[in-house]
Amino acid sequence: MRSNSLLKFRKINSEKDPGYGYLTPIQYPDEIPFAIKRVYYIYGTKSNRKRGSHAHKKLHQILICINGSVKIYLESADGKKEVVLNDPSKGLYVGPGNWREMSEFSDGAVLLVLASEKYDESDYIRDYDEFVKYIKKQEK
Ligand code: T46
Repeated sequence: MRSNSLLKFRKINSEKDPGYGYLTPIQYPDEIPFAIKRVYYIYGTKSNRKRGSHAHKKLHQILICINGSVKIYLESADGKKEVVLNDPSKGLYVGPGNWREMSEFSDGAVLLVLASEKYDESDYIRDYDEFVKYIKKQEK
């Protein structure tokens, strides 16, 4: 699985009662490529603010916008990509070596993140120049 791909999860509903709504299960290893050790969510971010601006060395994550919308910018050795997350049945898989920026949070946006590891500040690359050097070194 590419480390910046959009995953489409199942939406389970009731055929008899369309108003019953949906349930989306996310189970390892059926729907995602790693076992979840941590869950966190980001909310209350104003639309003019940017979050992220870092990469990870080992961490695998799935980003799901469970309410509203948010724009995700990714940059890696594979190139640059922008994805708008606005559907709780879709998740963006972001593996190690991806610089990420989150912006254009809509009112009420809630970004849920499923992570493969516990929080570890030493896994972050927070300096962009260091990130560029890091991915060049990984390519060799
Ligand atoms: C990522 C994007 C999508 C913790 O104490 N525990 C945690 O599990 C996390 C994720 C953060 N923190 C602390 C560290 C900082 O003092 O919460 C504060 C805000 O974290 P940060 O500025 O890193 O938040 P974002 O929104 O820039 O980035 C977060 C994740 O940190 C990052 O791994 O990929 O969301």
